[in-house]
Amino acid sequence: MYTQSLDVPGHADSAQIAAPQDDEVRQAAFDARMSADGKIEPQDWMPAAYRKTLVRQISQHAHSEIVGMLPEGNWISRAPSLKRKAILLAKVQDEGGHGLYLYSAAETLDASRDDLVDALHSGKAKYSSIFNYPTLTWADVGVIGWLVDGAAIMNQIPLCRCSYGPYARAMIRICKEESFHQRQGFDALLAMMRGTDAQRAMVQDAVDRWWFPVLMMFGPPDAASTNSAQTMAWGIKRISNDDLRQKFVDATVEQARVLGVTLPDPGLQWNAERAHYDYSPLDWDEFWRVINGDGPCNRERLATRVKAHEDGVWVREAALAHAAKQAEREAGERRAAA
Ligand code: FAQ
Repeated sequence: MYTQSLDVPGHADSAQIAAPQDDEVRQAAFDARMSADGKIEPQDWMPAAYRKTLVRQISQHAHSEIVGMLPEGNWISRAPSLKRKAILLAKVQDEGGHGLYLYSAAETLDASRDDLVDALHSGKAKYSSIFNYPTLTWADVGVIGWLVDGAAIMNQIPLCRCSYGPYARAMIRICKEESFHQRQGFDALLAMMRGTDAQRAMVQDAVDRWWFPVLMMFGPPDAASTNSAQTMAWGIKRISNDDLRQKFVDATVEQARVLGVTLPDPGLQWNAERAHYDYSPLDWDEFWRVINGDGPCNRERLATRVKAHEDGVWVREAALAHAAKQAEREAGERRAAA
């Protein structure tokens, strides 16, 4: 992804707005590209506000993937079988990989990865509200796959068409992997639903706890979404928070029926006039509390993340020392061959 994004010589869309011209001309070229639904590449001129909001969204997304490893990571050593353990290990590793692609995409916008990581560790940067809820039982791991990955896909498929090339390309692979994650979650839950009464009760309890927080993953209602108007005008976001939430509810009701669980919302019912499911209002006070640092697990998640980073200092130092040695060896070989 990195190489694709940094250097695309001959790319039909790219060269025209890279040439040094005055800002008005560059802005006009950028606007024309937006109107034609074209892509912006890292070497293209872009307005400072476009760059800033992309760094904001992409880095929050990267942090979400990295912090998102923690709730399920807790269960790797307690998975109920070797098969489930292998699947969970692969899934959590995938999430780490998504974080790394996304940090790389943010770096193509001249963001410094160290600064982004510092902002996460100091509590300044946001990451998805959903990862501040606890994983109390094995059923929570299945529900994260089914509902959290399911919501993530619903939100991320439109991002594959985002106007910023490196972000759009990263999302294609990420969505393919999230799709596997969603199915593995559904499969794990289906196995439990075909098991004992206690297992079925465990799944229902997990669904009861996760349903409303999952609906909040899509962000505040459109009327309170401060970034949407501009990011939609720029082709970064393609579908609004409320519309994505509605699509997710509509798709999930049937999946819940197949699974045999009840979604915990008495207000959930088909509205023939709208041709959508109605659902009860969400507790937005809880959402703002969680994203402002006061959810059930915010402190624990950040402390775990900071400790992992500090414990990894020796690995980063060793990798840098190895790279320096290798560069020195290669320079010596070049000198000898000259
Ligand atoms: N949590 O103006 P809007 C995953 C903030 S990945 C925390 O509507 P926007 C994979 C928002 O940042 C999940 N903060 O914002 C996985 C803004 O604050 P700011 C993450 C939230 O950007 C699965 C303020 O509220 N996905 O799950 C949230 O237009 C399983 C006002 O909101 C992405 O990041 C929230 N839920 O829309 C991993 C996808 N919602 O920045 C492990 C890319 C809103 O002005 C296991 N991101 N805020 O200070 C997006 O699509 C958008 O950024 C939204 C928010 C839709 C999340």
